[in-house]
Amino acid sequence: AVNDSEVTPFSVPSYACQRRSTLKNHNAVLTDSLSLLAENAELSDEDGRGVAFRRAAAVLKALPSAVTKMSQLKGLPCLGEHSLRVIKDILENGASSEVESTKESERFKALKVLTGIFGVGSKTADRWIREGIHNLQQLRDSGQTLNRAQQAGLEHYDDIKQPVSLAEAEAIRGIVGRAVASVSPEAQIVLTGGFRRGKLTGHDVDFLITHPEEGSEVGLMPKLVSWLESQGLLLYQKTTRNSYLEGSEGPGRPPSNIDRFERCLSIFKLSAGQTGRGVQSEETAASPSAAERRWRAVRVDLVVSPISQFAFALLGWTGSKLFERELRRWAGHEKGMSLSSHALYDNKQGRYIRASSEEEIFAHLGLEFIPPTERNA
Ligand code: DGT
Ligand code: MG
Repeated sequence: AVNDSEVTPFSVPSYACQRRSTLKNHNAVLTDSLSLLAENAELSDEDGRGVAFRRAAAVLKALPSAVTKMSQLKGLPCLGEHSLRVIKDILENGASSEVESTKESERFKALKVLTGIFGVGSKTADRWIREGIHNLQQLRDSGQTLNRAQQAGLEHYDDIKQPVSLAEAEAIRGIVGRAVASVSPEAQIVLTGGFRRGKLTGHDVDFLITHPEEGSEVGLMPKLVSWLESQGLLLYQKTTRNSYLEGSEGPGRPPSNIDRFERCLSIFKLSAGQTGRGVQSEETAASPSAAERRWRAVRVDLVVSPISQFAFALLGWTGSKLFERELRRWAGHEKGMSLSSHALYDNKQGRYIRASSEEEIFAHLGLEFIPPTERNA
């Protein structure tokens, strides 16, 4: 047996954007537990606690082997008292009592089910729970007024909770690619989100679209959506101006061409024939079987960016969510800069910094380039 003094402590830089996080995880039991507590905090509107658990999980994901002793964690960043207690419980007892009781709690289960409905956030779910609604049947029976997104979400619940496969993502890429080519032949499309990071499944499929000529992307989204609708490919769509991260842009930020940056949240109708391997939805009492329907609903996000912002949009929409958050924290705290999926702003110099590739953005931030497949923090 190895005694404590022979255990080499791990060493990890403190920001997730300074680390290479592949999909290989030697500490899945620990990180699943911390992620569940993070999820519970986020669903309870305790974002600070959520981020703390996410950061702790990300540090463990970055370790080169499994943690077996608490002494190995000495000196590691982002491991707070609470996370350490959870880890210790698991290492010593095989499970964390807090994680187990959270998992079994009626409130957590109800929050998971209700926020699993597309269009339902934690605030709405919380209100429903206080009104005694804990599951889909109770929601259907309650006569609650649902908006268009929530109606679609409830209708396609079983399909949407089913993970999207890489084959399905590629099939949708083919469809959206054809749609883009027919409305704007020069436009370019990239698969972003988890699939760009090398994941084999996802909860949705994310695309970023741009045009090599600045300004020619204007009006592209409505044309694209009309084309898709005319082909009967959309079960739901809502196009919005992107307002994510507003307020985190540089102070005194002039009104810019951000208004052109559009996002379409949609639910695709993917035919079985289009993936070549049939739909993977489970048969349920509420909806006809996949075999009878021969299609499934898939969540798809489309984003259009002007070419001048493309590198920032690509970096911002590739994720992971924690990696993005850590990049912005690094930019703000270590470099006095504000990073968004539109731009990089130098607060001291009071000016925007241009970049035409992700590599350039990392360089401006004084960070080693981390490729997409190593951004799985
Ligand atoms: P998934 O779909 O479960 O496999 O996971 P991801 O990593 O694809 O996550 P997703 O689809 O929620 O979002 C894709 C990336 O886009 C995410 O890593 C961070 C970024 N993102 C998500 N929502 C927004 C948003 O509203 N605005 C911006 N700028 N970025 C977002
Ligand atoms: Mg995604």
